[in-house]
Amino acid sequence: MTLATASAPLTAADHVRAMAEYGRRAEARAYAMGNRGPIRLGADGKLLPEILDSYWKNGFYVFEGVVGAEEVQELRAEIDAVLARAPVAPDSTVDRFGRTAFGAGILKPPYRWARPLSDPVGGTDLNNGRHPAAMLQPEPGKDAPSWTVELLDGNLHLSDACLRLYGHPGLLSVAASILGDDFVPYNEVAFVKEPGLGPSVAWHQDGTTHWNAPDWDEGAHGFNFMTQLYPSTAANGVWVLPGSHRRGKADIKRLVAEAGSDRIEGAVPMLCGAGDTIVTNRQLVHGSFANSSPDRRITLNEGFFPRRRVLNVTTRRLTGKVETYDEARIAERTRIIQIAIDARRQRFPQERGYVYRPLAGRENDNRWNETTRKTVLMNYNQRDMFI
Ligand SMILES: O=C(O)CCC(=O)C(=O)O
Repeated sequence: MTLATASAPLTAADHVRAMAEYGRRAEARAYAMGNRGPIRLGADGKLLPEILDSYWKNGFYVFEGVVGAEEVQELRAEIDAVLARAPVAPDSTVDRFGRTAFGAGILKPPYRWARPLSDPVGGTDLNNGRHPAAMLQPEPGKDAPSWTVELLDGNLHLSDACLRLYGHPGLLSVAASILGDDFVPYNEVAFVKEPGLGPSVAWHQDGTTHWNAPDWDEGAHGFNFMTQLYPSTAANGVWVLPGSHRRGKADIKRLVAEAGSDRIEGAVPMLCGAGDTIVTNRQLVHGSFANSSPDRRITLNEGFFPRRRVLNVTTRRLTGKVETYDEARIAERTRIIQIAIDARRQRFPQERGYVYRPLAGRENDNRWNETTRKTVLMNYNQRDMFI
């Protein structure tokens, strides 16, 4: 199928067709992997070994039914409220109702923008060249806006519902099972893929620091939780190359060249419903396509690292800034986990709260209230870490 030529650009309808064909071939393989089901813990409070084995073999696992319907509604409503208050364009100070846009006092811009259905980074040197091959960029519809919000940065100070999700005892138990009880946070962002607008995130591997370490292993760069507020489909979801997290740095340019398109062979979509959470190894080759489908996706990412891969590590961030993560930096950033656990306790008092070992006994220093909102949570993402 010839998709586009210089004189005939790719239409969204062509893109839908190409994605449907690619998705059909991969969906059955994705379901056959058997790496999905509820969070199941043993008597030791850790994930059952067969679930862990499946995660380490494939590089991802779909936890079903993590977030109940009421909590999903709260999350959707708060994310919608943040999106409704976005500036009308990247350089504007007012939202679409003419009000001052959201973000007063927030140091890192909460909104990241892209052109509808574009590929902002693929095949460029941006992000240290982490996305070496460009994705297909179908033409948006005639009534499409000039810009679409593709990402929210710093979920936990943008939304109390996201903060409460961060304290989820099941998810934190999964984090401890994979990384050890002293796991440390990385960042929290929301990927926004509006129907007919959402841009692609070109194929990449997230890790940047430990690829050549003598003790490199399949878990060296941690993982992301991806909680879905709407179903994640072959057309709007993130695709991965299963097992690639165990094989070191991938030659993505070659994979794309071999496929003869951006639809690399052997990849599968991470399919799931609203309220499910996917755990995804950051070393997996993964990416998502322009969302030419009619279905919205909003994914809440929460990333975690093994402590020994961060403590006293000096590294270069995607922005080029060089940083060292000492004990004090890690201690300050991990407080947010404890505050989130307390925020969740206040909203769901009947739930058995998670005990985060590094801060056990320090609960009273890390309560969730209007004071800690201002003194600890506001601009907490200035201390995000990145490896
Ligand atoms: O959600 C997406 O579309 C992309 C996610 C991703 O690339 C990431 O979390 O690293």
